Amino acid sequence: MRRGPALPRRTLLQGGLTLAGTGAAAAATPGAPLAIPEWTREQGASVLAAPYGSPSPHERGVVRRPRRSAVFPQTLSCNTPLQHLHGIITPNGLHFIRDHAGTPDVDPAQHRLVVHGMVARPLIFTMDDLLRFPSVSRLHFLECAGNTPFWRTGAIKATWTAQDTHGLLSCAEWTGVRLADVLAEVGVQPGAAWLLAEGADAAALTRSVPLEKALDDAILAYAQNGERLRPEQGYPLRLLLPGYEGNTNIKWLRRIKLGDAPWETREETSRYTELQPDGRARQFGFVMEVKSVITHPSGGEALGAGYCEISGLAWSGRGRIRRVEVSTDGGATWRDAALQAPVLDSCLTRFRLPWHWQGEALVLQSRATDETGAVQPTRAALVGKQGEHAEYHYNAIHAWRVAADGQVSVAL
Ligand SMILES: Nc1nc2c(c(=O)[nH]1)N[C@H]1C(S)=C(S)[C@@H](COP(=O)(O)O)O[C@H]1N2
Ligand SMILES: [Mo]
Repeated sequence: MRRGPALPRRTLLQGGLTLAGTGAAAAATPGAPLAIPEWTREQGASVLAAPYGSPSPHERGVVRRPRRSAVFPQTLSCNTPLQHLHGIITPNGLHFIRDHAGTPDVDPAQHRLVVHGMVARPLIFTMDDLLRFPSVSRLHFLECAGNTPFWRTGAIKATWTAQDTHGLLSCAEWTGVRLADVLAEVGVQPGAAWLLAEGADAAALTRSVPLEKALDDAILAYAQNGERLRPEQGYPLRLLLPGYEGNTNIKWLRRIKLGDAPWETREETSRYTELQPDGRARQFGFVMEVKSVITHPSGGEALGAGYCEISGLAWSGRGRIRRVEVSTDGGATWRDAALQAPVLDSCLTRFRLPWHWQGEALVLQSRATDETGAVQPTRAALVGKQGEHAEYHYNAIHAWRVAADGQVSVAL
């Protein structure tokens, strides 16, 4: 694994960092005992008041940001506040949400999964049935194919934060049953090559998935970061297809049908296809390609001169991240960032690079390479190849502009 240069410790607290903040603790002078704040003088609150905990009220600004459709108010997207998160895990209350018909309230006791079509024994499973299967837990990112709407420059706002530009992206430890184990139970008929997965929401969202993927690493997930799925993530059961575009990860999963060809559903004909420069549409471009974004510093932040750790996230649906390079001069030169372990297949990888900002205007960029050798393209190369009518799978190198006054904004 590559490591960045060692941290110059002596200069760490000079210039940019402030030793004491404002408030009760600020009264102390170095060497003298700290003042005793009010929260040390009294018993704290009882945990019984809130048997299910929530973040400190001081963190109330760290929330998802909704984007509603004017036409269908329930068709909601909520972006993860990537700029406020640490490490690689997205807390469940901050996982991005993309619902085509709102979040249904599914009763797990009544919910059923039917597996039928080209199988030896069609079966209906209850949640209890599925919980009796051997379980697996894996860390994987989930990204909406429509994340980072940068194909056409017109709609892009310089004031966007990382939440706006890349927030249809989250990462969790998913626990569930291997789809391969469930398919072994029903018995796959010879000639079956695809499956149809259908959700129990009002959109009844349906996608065709190659059987090869289903047998490889697909999970029927019922838990997320240690607890049962959140309703917004598909409670009580969702399909989890590591590295595949978000849309194929069917939530509130109620039906799997095996067949010998894809079904050509709405979501794979009118939507989620890639319009090519020659006017033809490419279907079934499932895999999310190598991508990265610097989350600190990022859009909307104001930098102070001095030490600043550049930190961000890199991911690829084709495997592990092998390398992340960072440029602080608009792409003229690049330095390797350190990759924080664990570095996992189809999972977010945290990268870091120690840096000193001297107060000059500049452009920050990150460029990821995955284990297949695929390198994140420049915007010019990507748009040049895909044309300006593309809608999904934007994975170009992202740039943040740092102004001389420290304000960070989107650079194009
Ligand atoms: N049943 C159903 N599954 C669904 C959706 C939906 O609206 N209904 N949205 C899809 C889309 S477009 C994405 S990007 C992911 C989002 O998953 P999340 O809301 O858990 O982040 O779920 C997919 N699965
Ligand atoms: Mo999506």
